[in-house]
Amino acid sequence: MARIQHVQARQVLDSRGNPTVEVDVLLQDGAVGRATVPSGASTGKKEAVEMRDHDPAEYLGRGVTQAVSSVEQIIAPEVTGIDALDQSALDGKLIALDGTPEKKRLGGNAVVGVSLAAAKAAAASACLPFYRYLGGLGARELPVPMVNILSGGMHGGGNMDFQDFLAVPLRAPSFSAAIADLASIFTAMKQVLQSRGVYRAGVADEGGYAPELESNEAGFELMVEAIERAGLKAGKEAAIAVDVAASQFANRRGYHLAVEDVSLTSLEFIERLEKWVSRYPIVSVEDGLGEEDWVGWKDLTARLSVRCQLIGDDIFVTRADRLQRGIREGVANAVLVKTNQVGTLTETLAVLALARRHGYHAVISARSGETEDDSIADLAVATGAGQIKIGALTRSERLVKYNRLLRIEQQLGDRAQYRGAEVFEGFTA
Ligand code: 2PG
Ligand code: MG
Repeated sequence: MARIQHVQARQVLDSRGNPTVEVDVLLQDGAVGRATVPSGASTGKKEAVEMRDHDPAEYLGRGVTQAVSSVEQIIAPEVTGIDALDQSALDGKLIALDGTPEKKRLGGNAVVGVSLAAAKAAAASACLPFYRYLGGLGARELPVPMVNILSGGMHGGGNMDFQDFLAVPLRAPSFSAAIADLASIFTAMKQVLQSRGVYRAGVADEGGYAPELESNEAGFELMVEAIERAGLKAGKEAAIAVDVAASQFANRRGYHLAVEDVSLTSLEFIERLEKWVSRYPIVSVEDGLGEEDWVGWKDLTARLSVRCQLIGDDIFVTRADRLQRGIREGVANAVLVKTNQVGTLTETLAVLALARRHGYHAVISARSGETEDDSIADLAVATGAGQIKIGALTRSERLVKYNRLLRIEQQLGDRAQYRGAEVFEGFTA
């Protein structure tokens, strides 16, 4: 038994300088767990609600003191005495206490903080690394990282419509070798941008470069160039992933690409995506269409799912009911997994299990607003999800997670597994 003795919360800052919730859970045996909650910018409509104070006098309305008091005044008295080793009982209590699918009453940011801090306290109580506590002895697979190189959309200040152009390592036999290749690509991209005269100092929310480009397609061209400048064969040794984040430029009639000032129907946009997948070494497309375009998504999946990974982020928001609908209707072949989109660790694990049962790939993901919390690294290893998306290889809120994975790899030694390009086996693109 590792009963919860005390739960404390506070307002701290995230990587955008916005307030966020941090929770400490103390157990009766003296073990402590801490979680610092991340925050999205391109959020899905059905995500767990991020409770903000909306008091313009404090942090321009972005304070989270109400969520902090949710933790301390409402949740803490109810969870004190619960065995932190029984995560599903604890999360069940949080879900019942809130009573809404979007965690509107307590705030998703309050709920997820308690859920994760308690899990980490339980791991500390069991004297186990977090990945081992969550995943047991079988937890030994390092995820393939897809790393942000170019940023746009909500993370890049309107420089281009698409949100992320990411590099995917294919030739690397291990996680650490993958990081080495990706770091070379990231550095090479700076040189590519400089040689074209579009480099500008500073990085976007997730650490990627945010150049002004004449078209979205130019992002793919630059990616190929950077991969090759890094000495890798594009398509064979490293490939491209893209998070289109299409919900951000979807409207009732279709999709408006501001950079090119062109409006497309869903079908026309699908045809563009198809063309790009044929023309460039793209192994993964996330949110190729908007979160409400279920009909378009079905068509996109029918046309492209044998060729590449199609990840649902905004459309599924890490919710089992939405992923279930996707499975039923033939939408996507992969799910992005962010614990704060749904609110609890137990619900996150349920989504991962559902994906696995139905042959959907899973990518554990950070948020654009992050913290020094590194628990998603452990979550990825614990669940053997196979892939992770954390952002670029810059900014310490990203590096803390990459570096945690490097340490886990070393700790696992010979037992560490890494699937590399095998993750994408079967796709023909
Ligand atoms: C996404 C995430 C992370 P945000 O869209 O996949 O890149 O962005 O956290 O802003 O939702
Ligand atoms: Mg996304």
